[in-house]
Amino acid sequence: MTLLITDADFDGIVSAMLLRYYESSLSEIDFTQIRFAHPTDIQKKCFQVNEAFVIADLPYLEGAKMWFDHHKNNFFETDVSGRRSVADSCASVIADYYGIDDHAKLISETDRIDSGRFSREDILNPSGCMLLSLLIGSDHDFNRHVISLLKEYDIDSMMKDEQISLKILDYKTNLSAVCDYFYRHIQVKDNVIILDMRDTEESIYLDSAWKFLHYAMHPECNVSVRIYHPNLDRSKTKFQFGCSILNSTYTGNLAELAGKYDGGGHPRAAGFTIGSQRGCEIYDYVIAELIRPTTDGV
Ligand SMILES: [Mn+2]
Repeated sequence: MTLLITDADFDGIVSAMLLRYYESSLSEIDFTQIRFAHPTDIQKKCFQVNEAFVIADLPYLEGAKMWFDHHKNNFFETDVSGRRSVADSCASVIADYYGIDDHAKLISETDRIDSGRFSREDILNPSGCMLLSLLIGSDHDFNRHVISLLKEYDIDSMMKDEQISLKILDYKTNLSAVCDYFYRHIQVKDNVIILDMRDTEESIYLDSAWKFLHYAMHPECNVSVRIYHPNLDRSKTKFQFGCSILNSTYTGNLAELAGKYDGGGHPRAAGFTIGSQRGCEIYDYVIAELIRPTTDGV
């Protein structure tokens, strides 16, 4: 039995669709055989992998038979089949590998979304692939549903699909409440957006649908930190860093900062989890580390 592990984001979904339909060893799988992971799950080795696995848009796990990726940081010398090459999306690496020339529009939209080439308007008033990408996330059954529709439907007709329409309705209903919450919980210090959610239990504010919203609210800032309790007993605190997709002037290395506290990630997106008491102690230091000169000297 072949299994596919892919990133739980739009690029991961499009990659999964392409592999499901164009990689012969995956053509028979049903959609429950598609699993979703975040890069950090792979780094923490949360998955047991064997030669039945195909990995897309994620770091390699020892034993998998095929691997497709576009993140340079993940690459290493290996003869595992598949392809690793620097590109805007994993979907475009896969399309290249199989010589797929259908879906050109979908792949160029995936390139744009995965490399964060969008405007403030795209975030505040999303439509088409951009809107669809904001609905992809922790609801894995929904992700699988989207994969199954992507091959046949064009984006405009997909938006009329019942499950997708319901998600869009949900998204639009929640948007104003989330904006209101963000306005009350964001503090701006120089170039840094601090979104401190430690007083909040609902996880809705952490949903990937809102992952760019704070950048659109403060386009003058170039980096953000979201601070929250990842578990209900509040014993731990997570610091999640990201560079703004609307302002690319931040020059620091976020993975290095996270690494000081046993965290990880990429230079432009990283995080760590720490005991809550210790989290309070290091708070000022961490924020001060994010306040730094930008490329234009501001
Ligand atoms: Mn990707």
